[in-house]
Amino acid sequence: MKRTNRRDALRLGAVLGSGLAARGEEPRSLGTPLSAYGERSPFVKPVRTMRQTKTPEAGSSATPLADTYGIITPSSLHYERHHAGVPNIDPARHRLVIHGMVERPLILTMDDIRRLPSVSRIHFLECGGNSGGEWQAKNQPDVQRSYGLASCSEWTGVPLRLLLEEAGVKAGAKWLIAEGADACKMQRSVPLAPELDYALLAYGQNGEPLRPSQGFPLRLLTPGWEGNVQVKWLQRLLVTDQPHMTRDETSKYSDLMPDGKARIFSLPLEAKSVVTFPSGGQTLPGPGLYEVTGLAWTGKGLVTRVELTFDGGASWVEARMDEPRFPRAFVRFRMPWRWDGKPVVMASRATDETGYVQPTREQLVAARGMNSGYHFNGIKLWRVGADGVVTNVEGA
Ligand SMILES: Nc1nc2c(c(=O)[nH]1)N[C@H]1C(S)=C(S)[C@@H](COP(=O)(O)O)O[C@H]1N2
Ligand SMILES: [Mo]
Repeated sequence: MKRTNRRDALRLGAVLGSGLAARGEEPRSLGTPLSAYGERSPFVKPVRTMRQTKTPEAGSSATPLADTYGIITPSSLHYERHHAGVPNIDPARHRLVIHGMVERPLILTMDDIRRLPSVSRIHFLECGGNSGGEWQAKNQPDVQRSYGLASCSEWTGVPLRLLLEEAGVKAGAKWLIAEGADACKMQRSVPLAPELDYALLAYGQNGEPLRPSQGFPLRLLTPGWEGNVQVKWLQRLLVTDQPHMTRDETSKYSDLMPDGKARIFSLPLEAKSVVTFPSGGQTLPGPGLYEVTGLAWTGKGLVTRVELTFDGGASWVEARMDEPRFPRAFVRFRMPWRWDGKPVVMASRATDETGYVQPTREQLVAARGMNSGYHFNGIKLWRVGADGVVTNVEGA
């Protein structure tokens, strides 16, 4: 009885009926045998979209955010950003060197590192350039291409602090220079800030070793900071008293302000969110019940609230967030929504534990101008047309 009522309330009766009829036609022959390493169903198609460049080794690929559930990104769909391709590293030959302003320089093998006390934590990773096209309102057609340089995994590794204490950081040291073992030996200067208490030397991702794309066998993970500092294929940490002003922290990943000065080392990513359903490129088949859903995150701790607007930002209603929520991790939000078939402009807005509220694009542009392609966290509006087609709201 209760069940019937619920079915009536969701108006799914016709759908369930036809589904049961289809089930009866299933073949009863044996299925495929066991497999040593799993693969997804051939019916499941979402893949990473790749930004086409002349040198594919120096490109990026984006997570299909609208096609992932919950907060964990499958490792095979984690976004990729490589400046010189993915090196093929034999973990038995890999070394991590910690030197510079330390009492006891260290050379560690992967076996040494894996013997140390470790932790597993869920954290998002986002490129500082994610959704950078929104500054110019050069909107990509879908959420994957505009927001897909962000993913979330369970990472396992050794707290960075543990190894810095082991090496004995000398008084006056203020920076780490982290270096990768890829062809460009990517380097970033990392401030010895309190946030490094959360930092890991990560070797695990979603229950298995890091994928080569994510830095196998070892990467620096500085949760909440822009992706670029989270150096993959980590082979060296030089402890110094000043930053090295490397390519990726001066000409790249810095924000040129309207007065001609650049914001540099703006590492913590601020509260951000995006509706993934409905989102650009999708079509609602008709009026009726839907679940609006999406992802929110902040580099500054916990997301404490996500609100939704269905009238272009005039009014906001609170969405439900999945629990548990983790600091510096994706948060999944949801809200049942009955679409009446009229055009709607919708968006999400995240608030973090510091009280910071995700700004509008206009507020960001007023504060920082439009020279930068980095660190965009403005509210993202989608329009649902009367035909159900979901598109970008230009310039909004
Ligand atoms: N050694 C090295 N580390 C690197 C990069 C790189 O090209 N080489 N790319 C950086 C950038 S710009 C980002 S956004 C993240 C991407 O991490 P992912 O490919 O695991 O998503 O790694 C960072 N670490
Ligand atoms: Mo990046």
